[in-house]
Amino acid sequence: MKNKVTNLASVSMLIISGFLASSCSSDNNTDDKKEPPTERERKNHVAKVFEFTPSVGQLVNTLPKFENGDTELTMLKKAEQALTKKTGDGIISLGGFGGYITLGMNETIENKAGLRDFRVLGNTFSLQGTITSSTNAEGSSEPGIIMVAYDTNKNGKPDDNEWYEIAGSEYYKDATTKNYEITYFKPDAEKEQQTGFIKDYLYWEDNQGNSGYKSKNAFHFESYFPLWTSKTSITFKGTLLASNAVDVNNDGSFWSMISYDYGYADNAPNNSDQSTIDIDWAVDKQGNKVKLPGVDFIKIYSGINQEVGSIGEISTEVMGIQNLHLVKADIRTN
Ligand SMILES: [Ca+2]
Ligand SMILES: [Ca+2]
Ligand SMILES: [Ca+2]
Repeated sequence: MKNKVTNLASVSMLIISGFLASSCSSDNNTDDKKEPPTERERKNHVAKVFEFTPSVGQLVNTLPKFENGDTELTMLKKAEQALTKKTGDGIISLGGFGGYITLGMNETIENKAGLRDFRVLGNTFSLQGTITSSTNAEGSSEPGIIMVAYDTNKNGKPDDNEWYEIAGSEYYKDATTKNYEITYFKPDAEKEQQTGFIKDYLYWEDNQGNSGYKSKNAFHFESYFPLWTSKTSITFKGTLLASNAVDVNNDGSFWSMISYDYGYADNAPNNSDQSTIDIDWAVDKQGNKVKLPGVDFIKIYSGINQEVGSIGEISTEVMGIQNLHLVKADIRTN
């Protein structure tokens, strides 16, 4: 059985490498002549994906696309293909709270004193801090927690004792729950979608005594549970942010997903200074500030557990990482 699984995995790997080779054939000649970096390479500096473990959500089997036979490894390679491609855009979805991805950078992101050092590229399209009227309050933030690691022992991979959390604007607030833990349970069967919206679709419970259901919306009919895992329940841990989506008219007709001030992924547009991170915001498990010379690995996990009516769950999307020093962006931290 084990051999069979391995063989299946290698067949899928071959198919994927074949696809990579054919779709990027112009990139295979870099040894012969150096081609100038593409626009995508200039703005995104991810070189490798070490882990890809989304939780549950409407795009979990779509970004990247699950196909029959896919395994944890082939899904990881698909995520890596999306986030390291040389042209066009690539995007992955982490699903609801806890879903995570671990990325390796093309070079160490230096921690320059007094300056922001990188940004996580996401798909937040507007910035909304406070709601002043119900007509223009269209926030689209789906904040993810950012963890950073410097390769202290120079073994080329992130080790458990190398990780630190970026303490964003919500880190020290009472509304933030440290050491949160949630378990999602695979639905027995995909329910027939008759009304277009299934409220009690996927059961979850957390370590705070809460439980509930993720709903299934009228736009995404695929399973919201990762189809490549054989597990019937999946558990995620981390720092939980307070829910950020506001029911503006109090009748579910209009939701605004409010951006937090700073320090999160997929929380502010990619061209906004509010999406940039200073490595000096890193803290250890006790919340003490740490001084890192730079960052080689970045882990992002979805930071909120909230259902937003017909929009579905809050789920962080990731499109890459930008080393601000490689794009000559000097953004000061006050
Ligand atoms: Ca810095
Ligand atoms: Ca290491
Ligand atoms: Ca998003």
